[in-house]
Amino acid sequence: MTRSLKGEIFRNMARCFWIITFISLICTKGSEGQASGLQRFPDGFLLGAASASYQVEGAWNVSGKGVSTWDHFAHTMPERIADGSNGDIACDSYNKYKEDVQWIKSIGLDHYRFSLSWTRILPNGFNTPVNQDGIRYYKSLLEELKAANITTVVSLYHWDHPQILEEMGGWTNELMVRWFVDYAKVVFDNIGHLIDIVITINEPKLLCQQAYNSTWKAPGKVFNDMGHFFCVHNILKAHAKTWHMYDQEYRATQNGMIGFTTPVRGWVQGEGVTEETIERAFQFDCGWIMSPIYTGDYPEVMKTRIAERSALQNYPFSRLPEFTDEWKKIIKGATDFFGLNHYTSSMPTFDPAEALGTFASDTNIIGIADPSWPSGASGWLHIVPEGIGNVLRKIKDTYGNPPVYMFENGVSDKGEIEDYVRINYYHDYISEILTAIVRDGCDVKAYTAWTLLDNYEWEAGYTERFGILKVDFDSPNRTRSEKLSTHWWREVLRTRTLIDAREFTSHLRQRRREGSTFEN
Ligand code: PNW
Repeated sequence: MTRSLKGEIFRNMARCFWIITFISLICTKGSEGQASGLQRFPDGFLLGAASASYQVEGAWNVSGKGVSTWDHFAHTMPERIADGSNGDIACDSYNKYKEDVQWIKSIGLDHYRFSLSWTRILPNGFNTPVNQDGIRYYKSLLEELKAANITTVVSLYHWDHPQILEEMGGWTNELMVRWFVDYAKVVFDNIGHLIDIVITINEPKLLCQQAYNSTWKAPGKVFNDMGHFFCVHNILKAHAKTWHMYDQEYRATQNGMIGFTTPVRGWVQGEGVTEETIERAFQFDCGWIMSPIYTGDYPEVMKTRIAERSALQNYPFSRLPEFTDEWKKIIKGATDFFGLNHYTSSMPTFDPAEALGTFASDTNIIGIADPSWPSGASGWLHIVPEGIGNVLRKIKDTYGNPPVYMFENGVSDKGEIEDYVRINYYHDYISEILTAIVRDGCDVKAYTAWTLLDNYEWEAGYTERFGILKVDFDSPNRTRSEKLSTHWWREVLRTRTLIDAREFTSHLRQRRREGSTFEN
């Protein structure tokens, strides 16, 4: 028997196995519906997966690409990466994008969120010259997705900006606003017609805190407890300018939507958690980024506390910059949706140690994790599904129930193929999201799993895996293969139903005991 015939038979057996498992699931459910775990997604709800250029593309120096902050950071300071690795090859998606799209199609995802590498398009950072190979690459990826009827969600920027611009101050230099808008214009002019949803900038808050007030992420500079505030200030301006440019010059012909996405940490009740600690934590987390968009300015509590503490530190100004009235007008309302990334929660309580300086002391809040909470492979990622419901209800109440597009949610492990933790995580978080939609009227339009492929997890290198597909980083081919969660997602998408994760896996175990196997 030829190898390919054997492969075909195996694949068919695997397919049968999954269909039988699913049918048995349906049969044992009867008509109990939602109560026992079968929950249907609202009509038109988008279910997709996400990635980011530096985490998956590789090909860091081919076809005219320039050097990004992450190329530079991982090459020159490998000791800051858990396994000393870099994204030089990563998942090799630059070469394997057609296969990636086939996987996306085979799982049945509605949308794919990926990001553009600024230096692949503009090797010098500025808008001249435009690297035609970069345009060609993203154009063909977008066309491939369109041909497969997949909604395209493109982040213009997911943390890998040109190193040359970083040498000139990066996001702490206000000129970056102009440079970013120039870059966005090149993107809209060349490939904007193929993009359904534009995300200007991924997670300004996390980027600014970890890149300009800690050594964790590129460029890893620590600027006297204020680099993060300047960085967010400039990013909000760059985002708003780009939104207006799209709105005025491209929307009518390109018919897309444009916004950005922010991570919001959840909370649950516990000792020392009060309305005030929840509110304070929320305003310094979500409000810092989203208040300017919805109200035109930073939250009052941030303005007051940071001004007071800056004065105590003898600064002649507040470390939190102020927007002029003109900028307030430009920023307010500059979004088509509320982009939300969410992973974890804690119990926000007041910090008894009122130290000066650090972000934690500006808020005077610390987030406590209950030691009994399970965690993913990432130390920070406690699994607390109830937190996402609280976040969605708070967004609804604070910002007038905006349309929420969830652009990231997921959990890490060590790369297990039988990734029960991941299936349970997705199930339990999505169940909370569906409750927030159906019971509480939250206007959630989309859910995006982080991430499509196991990939380069920034400072954790390849030591933590978030993929719903496995990637073999030891094979030169970076072979992709299925995990249990691949199968679970495929069934969820086929049925548009939140399939009970525990029943799914217990059926699987039962069928295993009966002698069936499944191929990964
Ligand atoms: C995301 N938190 O950020 C990034 O956008 C991805 O690139 C990254 O791979 C993924 O996290 C997993 O680390 C985060 O609430 C957003 O602590 C929020 C948190 C952490 C990371």
